[in-house]
Amino acid sequence: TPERRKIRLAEVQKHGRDAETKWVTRGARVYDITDWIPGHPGGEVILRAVGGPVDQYWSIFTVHMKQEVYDILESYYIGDIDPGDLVDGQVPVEDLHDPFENDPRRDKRLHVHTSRPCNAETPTEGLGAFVTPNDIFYVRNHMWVPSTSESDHKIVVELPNGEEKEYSLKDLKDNFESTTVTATLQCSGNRRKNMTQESRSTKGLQWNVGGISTSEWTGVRLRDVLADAGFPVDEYPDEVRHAQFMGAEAYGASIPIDKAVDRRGDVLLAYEMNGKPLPPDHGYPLRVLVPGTVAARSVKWVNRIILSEDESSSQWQQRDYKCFGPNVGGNPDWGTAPAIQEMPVQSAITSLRDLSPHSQADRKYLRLYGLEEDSVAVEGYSFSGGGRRIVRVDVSADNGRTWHQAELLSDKGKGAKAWAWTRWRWVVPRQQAGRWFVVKAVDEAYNTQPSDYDSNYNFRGHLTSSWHRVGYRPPD
Ligand code: MTE
Ligand code: MO
Repeated sequence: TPERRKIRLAEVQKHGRDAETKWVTRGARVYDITDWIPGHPGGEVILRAVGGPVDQYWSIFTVHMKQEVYDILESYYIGDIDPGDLVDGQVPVEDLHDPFENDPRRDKRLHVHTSRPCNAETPTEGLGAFVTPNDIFYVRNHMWVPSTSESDHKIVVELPNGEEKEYSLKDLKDNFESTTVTATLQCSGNRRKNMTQESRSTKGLQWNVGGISTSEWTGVRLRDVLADAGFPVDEYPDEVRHAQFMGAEAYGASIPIDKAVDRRGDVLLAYEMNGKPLPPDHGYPLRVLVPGTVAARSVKWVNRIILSEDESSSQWQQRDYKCFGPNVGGNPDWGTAPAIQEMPVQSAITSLRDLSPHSQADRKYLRLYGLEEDSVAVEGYSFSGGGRRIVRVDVSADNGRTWHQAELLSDKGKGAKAWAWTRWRWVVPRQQAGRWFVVKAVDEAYNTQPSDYDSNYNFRGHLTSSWHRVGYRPPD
């Protein structure tokens, strides 16, 4: 066998993202993956690893940990790391790049599902407010928080004819009118845990009712920026069908062009949340905000917009965020289902509280509802996709045998449509309280929620919107 080529780590480092040929190492082996990059299914994210080891990335993106991927990599093998550069046969720790080095510290009140990447729910206290405080707004990161700055950040608009126009954040702030919109973002996996518990196992983060939050977003209208870039926003050719968005860390997604340029669609390039610069986890310094649409399309750290005949080619557009029938599992024919955009009507109970006339504070509260006896206060949110208003919330204290209408709180949001959730409240004498409280909402199109979970089951647990049920035990 021919002598294997010995390669110094310093030489590997020269083959990073700006080099003509791009190398990675895995274990003690070196690969020239230049020719693999254009066809890499995960897209350009792999550029983050070039010039060093892929090992720590592949342990995040576990789809790589299988023989067929190792085999592809092997076909690009060019040599071994010089043993003099290894410690115990491994690349020394100080030469490993921590993908999460830029991630911020997070509020302890968030309910963390995973920390690297960060996925964390809004706690109950945040779900009770109309506008969620920034530091307890739920976080859904597929990867790390990229290193960005307001002064360097640029966004490129690529028109259908390939022409490009670039804007700095200052360009956006100086040259366009700013707008504020109150909008709820909801992950399509919100309440997935309820589906798992009431039907059967689902694949994905097991969010309870806190994969949803509301903010006042300030930014410029995407419509205005596209018009400025030279796109005829009122009379565009039929072939232009999608606006694709790319995030600085390699996430990507798209929305239909009609939504992107709709005068009443309120799609923003947002730079503020509740009057403060976007926090790092929520897209600092710039994100797309697509009100009324599944949050997966509100791309954070956005740096490129592409107007195209096609949807985004990302896995989050082509595969992950899609729903199939209850019978479909494992590895479906992804192309047969549309990407989730607008979401169905949703509601959840976020708090159940006993009220007693013996407590002074409770007594005042009970009086507002004409009650003088031990009671239960039930609160929660309701929300629908596409800016459809919530018109009614039905609540039951006996597992859905009898129903009442909850009081809808009249919070006023900004924007052309009902982009924000509607909070609701119900106070019921404890005498009427059975073992299960249930809620369901109705939107302005008279859409309502399915009663059971089996009929709505899908193996990824997306769009869980069956009646939310919470157990009740009276105090002794
Ligand atoms: N944008 C980027 N660049 N990277 C991401 O991982 N996650 C998406 C969306 N935009 C994501 C992204 C998903 S699935 C959701 S639910 C929302 O961001 C979450 O937004 P938040 O973290 O501000 O709550
Ligand atoms: Mo999401």
